[in-house]
Amino acid sequence: AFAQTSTTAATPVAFGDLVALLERVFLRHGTSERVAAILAENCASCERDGSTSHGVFRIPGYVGSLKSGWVDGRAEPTVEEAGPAFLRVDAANGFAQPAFLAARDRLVGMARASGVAVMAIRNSHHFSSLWPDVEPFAREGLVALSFVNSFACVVPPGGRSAVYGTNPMAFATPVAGGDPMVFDQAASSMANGDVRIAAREGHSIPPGSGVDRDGKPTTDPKAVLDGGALLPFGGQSGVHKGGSIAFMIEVLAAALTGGKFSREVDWSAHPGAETPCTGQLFIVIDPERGGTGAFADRVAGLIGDVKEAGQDRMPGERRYARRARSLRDGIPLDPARLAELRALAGD
Ligand code: NDP
Ligand code: PYC
Repeated sequence: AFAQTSTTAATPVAFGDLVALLERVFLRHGTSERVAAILAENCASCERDGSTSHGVFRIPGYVGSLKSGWVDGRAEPTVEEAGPAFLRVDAANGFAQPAFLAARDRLVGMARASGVAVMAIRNSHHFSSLWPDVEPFAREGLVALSFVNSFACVVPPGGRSAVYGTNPMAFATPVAGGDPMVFDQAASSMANGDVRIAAREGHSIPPGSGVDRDGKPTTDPKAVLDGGALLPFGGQSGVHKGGSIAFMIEVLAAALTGGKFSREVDWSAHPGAETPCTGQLFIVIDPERGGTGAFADRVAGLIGDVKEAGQDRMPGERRYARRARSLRDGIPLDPARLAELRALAGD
């Protein structure tokens, strides 16, 4: 695992240099060139945008999964048409993003032809944020939703054992005259990655986030990770709402795709593995089929109303600001972490 965050000043790294470094890490640990290029770009993008729970922090986990033989870094996905607007993709125990990108153009073509299209991916390892998957659709004028389930680490409301994964969902829509509005959020009180970062850095987690191994509320991230669990999002008055979203995501990302439920992920024979092998669903819609002729303008107007009402920012705006800063000044990386990445790359 990575060392503690050092107090030394961060080293700025250009986006392209980080992509190249991560690509070398993936290649050195057995992926194909195509998979290395896709995962490196994806992970560097997370770091660039400040999605740190799924940035370079995740590299040892990717490497652990590859080294243990849990994931196939050279998998060749297969794509079949289940209908005129329904693609089924078998990731063949490979990473989700290469499987998704193998059929993405067909999905866009189907959405443009039919107004809506679905892609159901199974046997796929998703270990990243979802926004990189959906944001580009909105830049092409499409509305996109995606759902992924992960591994059992979230108890249902009132429950005693973990059934759900942290189960993220993401939504992206075009906005006239601006960047797409994208939200990307776990169905749990926090992402497992953030709990691990809190444990590593010695911080507590907010009250109401999780329970220990006896089911008692705790703010100790280590207790959550050591036999405890997270709670669905929603807080004291609405944890059942997060529980229903987590349930829906198990249904859409696993039951519907043929992927494993979070509870069925069993990597016990692969010590070091960290990437859950489950499923992912995409729903892509051509908003022009709504017939208003003014979809993106209406969305922009709604955002204006939301801000005028007092919300200081929309989801995605923090990322876009961070992206601009990273592209201008370099991505700030802890020097110790950068050294570890270089060692993993064999530099
Ligand atoms: P956050 O709670 O950090 O953010 C969720 C969303 O809310 C983001 O779109 C964020 O936008 C937005 N947001 C946050 N604060 C505000 C605010 N004050 N006002 C308006 N919008 C706000 O995300 P999570 O911790 O739930 O998830 C983190 C990441 O972990 C996600 O990228 C998710 O995909 C990933 N994840 C992946 C899993 C997997 O299995 N692959 C499992 C679980 C999580 P912004 O980004 O601009 O701040
Ligand atoms: O942060 O919860 C998480 C997570 C699970 C799988 C990948 N990320």
